[in-house]
Amino acid sequence: MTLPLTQTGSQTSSGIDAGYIWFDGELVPAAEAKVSVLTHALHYGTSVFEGIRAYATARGPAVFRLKEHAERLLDSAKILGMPRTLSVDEVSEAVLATVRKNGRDACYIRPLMWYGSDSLGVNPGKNRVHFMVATMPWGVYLGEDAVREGAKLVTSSWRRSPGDVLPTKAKAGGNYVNSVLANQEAKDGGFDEALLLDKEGYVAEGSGENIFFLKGGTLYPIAHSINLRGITRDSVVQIATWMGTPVEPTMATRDELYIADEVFMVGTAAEVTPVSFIDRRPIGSGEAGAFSLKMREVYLDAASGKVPEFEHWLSYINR
Ligand code: PPE
Repeated sequence: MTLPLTQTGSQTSSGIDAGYIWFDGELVPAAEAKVSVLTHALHYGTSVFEGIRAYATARGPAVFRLKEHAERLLDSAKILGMPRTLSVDEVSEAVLATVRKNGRDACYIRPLMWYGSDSLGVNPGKNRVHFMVATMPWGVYLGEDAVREGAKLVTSSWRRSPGDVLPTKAKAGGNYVNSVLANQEAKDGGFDEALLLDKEGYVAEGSGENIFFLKGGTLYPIAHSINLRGITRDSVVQIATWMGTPVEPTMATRDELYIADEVFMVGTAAEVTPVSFIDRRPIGSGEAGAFSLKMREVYLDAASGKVPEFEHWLSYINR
């Protein structure tokens, strides 16, 4: 039997333009950052990761909210019971060094910590913890169309896991099977993204985004204890407060989103993405909302160092 080329070709080739990768303390060409097929994390999803962005600014590239991301990575590791091998400062320095080495003005940054290949079996006991940081170009997450016209969401048939099934506060590899299934189902159905509910039917989050809605001039961030503690969500709440918009975190059912004036999604990859339809119902006029677009603009300005109030969120590469 002949296998398709993708399975017989070089097992280490990647379609991702990652340049140099930080790999256990060294910067190595991406093709040399290899792991064993017996890696514990590959078999059981025992990894924790972050998604961070660096933006072009007048003072060169800057990493957005680096400290918060480094802290959350170590919190995720703590939740999984991984031995602590690095400090927040060491994680941050590795991120800065990787961005610096690759020389891009802007990029997406993916730090990952995982159990290695010292032993298999569910118990990770003997495995060493590894750490890598990759950077890569990553444009508009849900596409330019989704930003211009608003994204079309569909309620997923997959529910978000309750906190006693999976540790939803950890950004752990294994948790993301839920996001993969939901996102795939949405895309296969012709939608841009999935809206995930909890077991009781309350809105949780998108497959990779937190959700906000606007009603009568008040901004409502979806507050649910099973959601990832989103860093973009925190940035947007702070920006809205600074802009003078009342903010009231709330739980919501899906129909409350149907009748909102505006809905938008936020995340490091998605930044701020307006939502125009949910379950084929128009949100407001069925276009990207004015507040959502304004928030996207101010968020990107803040991330690019154009809003002095929020410049403390940036870590400049060239110090
Ligand atoms: N919820 C989930 C489930 C999630 O994955 C993300 C980030 C967020 C909320 C927003 O969190 P924050 O980035 O701190 O604002 N999703 C990351 C992964 C995306 C991917 O496709 O991979 C991201 O945006 O980097």
